[in-house]
Amino acid sequence: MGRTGITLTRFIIETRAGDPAATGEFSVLLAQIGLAGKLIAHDLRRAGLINILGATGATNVQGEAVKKLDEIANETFIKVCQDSGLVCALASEEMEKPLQLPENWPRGKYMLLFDPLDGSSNTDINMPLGAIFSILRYEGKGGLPSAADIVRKGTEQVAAGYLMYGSSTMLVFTSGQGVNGFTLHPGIGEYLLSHENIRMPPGIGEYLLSHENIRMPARGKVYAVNEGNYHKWPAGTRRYIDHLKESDKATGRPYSSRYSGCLAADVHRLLLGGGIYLYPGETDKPEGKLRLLYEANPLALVVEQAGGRASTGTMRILDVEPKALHQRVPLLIGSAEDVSLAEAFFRGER
Ligand code: FBP
Repeated sequence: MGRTGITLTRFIIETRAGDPAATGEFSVLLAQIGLAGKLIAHDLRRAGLINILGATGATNVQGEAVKKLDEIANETFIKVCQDSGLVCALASEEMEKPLQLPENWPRGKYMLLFDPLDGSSNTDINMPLGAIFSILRYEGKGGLPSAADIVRKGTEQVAAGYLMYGSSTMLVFTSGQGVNGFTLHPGIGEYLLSHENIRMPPGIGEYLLSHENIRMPARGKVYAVNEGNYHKWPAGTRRYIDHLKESDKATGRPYSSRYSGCLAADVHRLLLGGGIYLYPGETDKPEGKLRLLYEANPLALVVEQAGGRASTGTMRILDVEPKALHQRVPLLIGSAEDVSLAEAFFRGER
């Protein structure tokens, strides 16, 4: 092993992640997503100093007030991925329709769906933020994909992941062969899976692993949900949350409540420590809040690849047949045993 440590690019090339007949395009696209993460992290670190906090005054297709950082993150992803010449369509939470590339623009076979800044309610209060992405391959013959071509089942994703802007910036992804988490080394600007022999402080072992081949515990001790919506939930949902709060040593209850306001950050916690995140349907809004194609599907692929599960409460998220780009879906995601128990309550079996 050389002295440079395992960088994101080296990892992808060495593991030929994503495509046995690798052309290198996938690794470049993922590196571009990593670059978008570096640029956005750089802005976030200075946000309070360069007047990019607050709202733009506009409202997006979700009916939400657009934050300046939402716009900056969206434009950064578009610019960096469009410039790669590897994508033929881009769709995001901030754009009503997929971005059609100009006819003569260099393009490739990948379609990218993304939530450019996840946890928007955290932007102005220095709380964790993220970005979530889903990568599909366009199988069409020539021409540009239509809007319908990009609305695909989660099982068709070739790769998915998220960026997390917390105390450190991380890129966590899967391309169907397990889940790996890379930490951005702020000093050298590289995403590293491992940190070999590079000026290790005395006493630190030779080998520091970021998050290689993440395996999610089958069961956890934390739950993440906005309990402010408790009275809007169907009875099964309320009984499940009540169940988690009852005291019973044998089943590790009560669980601790941990809700950060950022889906990517909450799922990251569950990947490493187990537990469950819920954004369930409500009696008058059974589809819930979160978006299927660029929030639920990508995180479902990551979590399943780490041994966890993702459900609507009654079916596997990745099997949901999508009908619209910004379609919403109830989401239960986390440790396999926790999600299965939640489903039993949602189905009225408990
Ligand atoms: P954004 O992508 O617009 O941020 O919406 C998603 C999200 O912010 C999740 O990150 C978070 O878990 C959830 O919505 C918070 O919603 P609520 O404020 O209703 O609890």
